[in-house]
Amino acid sequence: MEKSRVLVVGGTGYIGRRIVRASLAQGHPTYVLMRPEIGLDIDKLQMLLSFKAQGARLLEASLDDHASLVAAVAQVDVVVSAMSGVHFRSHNLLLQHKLVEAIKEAGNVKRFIPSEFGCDPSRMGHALEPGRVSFDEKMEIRRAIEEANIPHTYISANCFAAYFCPNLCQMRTLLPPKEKVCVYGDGNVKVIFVDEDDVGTYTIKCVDDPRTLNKTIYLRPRENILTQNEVIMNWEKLSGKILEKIHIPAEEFLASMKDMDFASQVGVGHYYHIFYEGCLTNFDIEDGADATLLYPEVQYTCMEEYIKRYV
Ligand code: GO6
Repeated sequence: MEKSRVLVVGGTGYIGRRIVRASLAQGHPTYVLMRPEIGLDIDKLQMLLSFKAQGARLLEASLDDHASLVAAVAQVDVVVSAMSGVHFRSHNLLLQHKLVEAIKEAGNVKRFIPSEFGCDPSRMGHALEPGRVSFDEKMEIRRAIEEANIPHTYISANCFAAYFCPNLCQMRTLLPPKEKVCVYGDGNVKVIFVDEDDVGTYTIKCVDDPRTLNKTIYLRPRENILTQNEVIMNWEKLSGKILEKIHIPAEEFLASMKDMDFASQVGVGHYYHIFYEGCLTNFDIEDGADATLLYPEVQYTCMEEYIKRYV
């Protein structure tokens, strides 16, 4: 079978660049949207040029110019959106809506993967304010996709490794703690960590697969389903140093939200659902599949390996 043509929107971002690399590596004719809004962002521009040098085609279009977007989408079979939900949240919601509109009008797209890549938002109807906005907005985009009858796949990528694992699940740092570590409750809730390059690999694996059509695909690498205590133990073994554990009861953790800036409040809500409630692992997959079982040939990166670079 001919490999589908893949357009990545948000292709210079943290996950988008990995999706572009995976698309090239898996032999798809790869297109990356180049928006005039790039302005003077020289790093993004140079990344786009390096993708071009590796064989990607850059498509110039503005999300504010509907016709240009329809023309871009008309050239491909698959659209993957990896627009950041972290920066300029409401702005990107509008842009994703415009992308859905363009895909609807073009009418040729065989698969759309919207920007999700975290918890499954359909399971987060109970999420706390203000963090729930992430999930509500993703559900709003899902409704638009489904109302327009656009063939789609939703990717639940769980916890991006670099944000959640080497820091031993601590907030507001990306580095391992040196003396003490805050443990969420008893630290025994199962969480799922995924190497960011593997998010790209599995996402692209899904695009031509009939088994993933109109489904939610979860990334659940068996060896990366770990409790916080296990993550801490792995690091202690590697660093040869035992850390002091400070257990934080759920109520105390939630109360810590009130003196924080907005972004941190969002984070605390997400951490609560992940580390106390166990929202990534407290369910069996129903209308979907685990990508690691669909694609056993992918050699994913284990967290034990991943954290070695932080020693
Ligand atoms: C990641 C973060 C890390 C926040 C999800 C504050 C949506 C999801 C796993 O951008 O707010 O320190 O599922 O101080 O569905 C951020 C958010 C994590 C990363 C969570 C996220 C995960 C969003 C922090 C911090 C390391």
